[in-house]
Amino acid sequence: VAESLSVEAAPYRFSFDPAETALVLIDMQRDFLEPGGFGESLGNDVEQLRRTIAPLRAVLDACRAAGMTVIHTREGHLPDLSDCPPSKLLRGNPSMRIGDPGPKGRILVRGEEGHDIIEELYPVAGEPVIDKPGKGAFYATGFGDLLTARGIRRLVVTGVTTEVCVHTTVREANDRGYECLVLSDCVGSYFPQFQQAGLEMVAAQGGIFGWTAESAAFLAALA
Ligand code: TIU
Repeated sequence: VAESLSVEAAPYRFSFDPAETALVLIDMQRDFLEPGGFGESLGNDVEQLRRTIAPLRAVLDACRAAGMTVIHTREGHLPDLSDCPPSKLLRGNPSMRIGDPGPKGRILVRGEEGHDIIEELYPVAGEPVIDKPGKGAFYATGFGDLLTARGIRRLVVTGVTTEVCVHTTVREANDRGYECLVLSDCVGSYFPQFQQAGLEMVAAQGGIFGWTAESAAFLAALA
């Protein structure tokens, strides 16, 4: 039996074997974190998300040093938008739509500058990047097969936004039997009230979707 580490978490301690655990960075893309992208086109203030970058960088460094599996995701679409449902394209009557030209290239289109991951958290060689058309990391991607192939059973979940892509991914993972720890200062929402409620929803009811912890507690367990 592999050695287990333990994190001070809500609703109770989270135990994990680093060899069977992946750090997942969800959609830390310019289109969500920098001006002129998809997030801002939906009417959001991107500054709300930027406080996640520094703590997430420390977690990323620690997980890399520990030899853990690190997986990045990006939300986006093919240049011909054939993988973008019309409902998503038209929702909310946005000022700029997916595929429209923005200051960092076509909004949320794969291969464009705005679609890529921010420099501070850029993947290094060997770290898989999952391109996903939806909010959840499992839908229409190879994420599930990748986790199976690597023998991953637990996910340490980070990224943006808390109540959208982080929650959708945690819920998808939960139904597939994965144990999820969400790092509260490494996930961000454009809405403070959704940040708080989103975190509480994970750990309520005895951990209905998983656990939450501060990154400092996770780092202490890994040290
Ligand atoms: N709009 C919003 O809060 N989020 C998204 O559209 N995608 C992700 O959360 N990545």
